Amino acid sequence: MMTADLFADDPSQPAQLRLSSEAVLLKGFALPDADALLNDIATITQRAPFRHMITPGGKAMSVATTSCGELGWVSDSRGYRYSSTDPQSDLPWPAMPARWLDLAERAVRVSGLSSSGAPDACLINRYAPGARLSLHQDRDERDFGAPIISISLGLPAVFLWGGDKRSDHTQTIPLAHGDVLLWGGVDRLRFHGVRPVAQGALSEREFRFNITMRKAA
Ligand code: MD3
Ligand code: FE
Repeated sequence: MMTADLFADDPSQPAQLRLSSEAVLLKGFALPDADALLNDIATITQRAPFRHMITPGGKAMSVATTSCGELGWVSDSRGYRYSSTDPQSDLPWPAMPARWLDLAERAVRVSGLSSSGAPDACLINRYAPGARLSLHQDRDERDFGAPIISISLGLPAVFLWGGDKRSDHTQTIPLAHGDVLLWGGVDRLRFHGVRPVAQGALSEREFRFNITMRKAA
């Protein structure tokens, strides 16, 4: 069951939807920062360009990915892991912008979720129309005590939200530009994915971007 808390005392605050006991959707929470966040992505990807990672099974992902922060997420024939350097350049990943850490801290505070500390790793995903993310769990992080904070920008998408088993029923959750999703605790290991992103009705937006900040170490 989804419950809406409309911040009755402050109508300027966007809706907060509790998807589950430790998963919260903050509709439009990042809207005031959206343009700056997109500019930050453009700066980061000058040094660490988007790439289609190859899964351990040998297939290129339809989603293009890069990272910032102390640790970035990489994939090769050895599997998925976090690395302090970008294997394409052997340079450290670009720093996580202060604006992103500030947004993460504010989102965690508003959500009321408990956290063992600030994120040290951030994946940035780019979805062209048609790109999708199949059902998976995020379990390469060493610290499950901090929630993952995810920011959606650009084209809308349908998020698939499952259970603890791949075969569990999935709910569909629409995600729009500026939405922030947080999940931790008992919801941290749920299977999840993204349906193929649809072409924008207007040609103003080419991509969907998703910023996911995690505490990996
Ligand atoms: C995980 N990204 O980078 S984030 C990923 O929109 C990833 O690009 C997706 O999955 C994206 O690993 C989704 C949002 C999300 C929301 C709820 C979850 C991830 C979740 C619930 C449990 C576990
Ligand atoms: Fe994930």
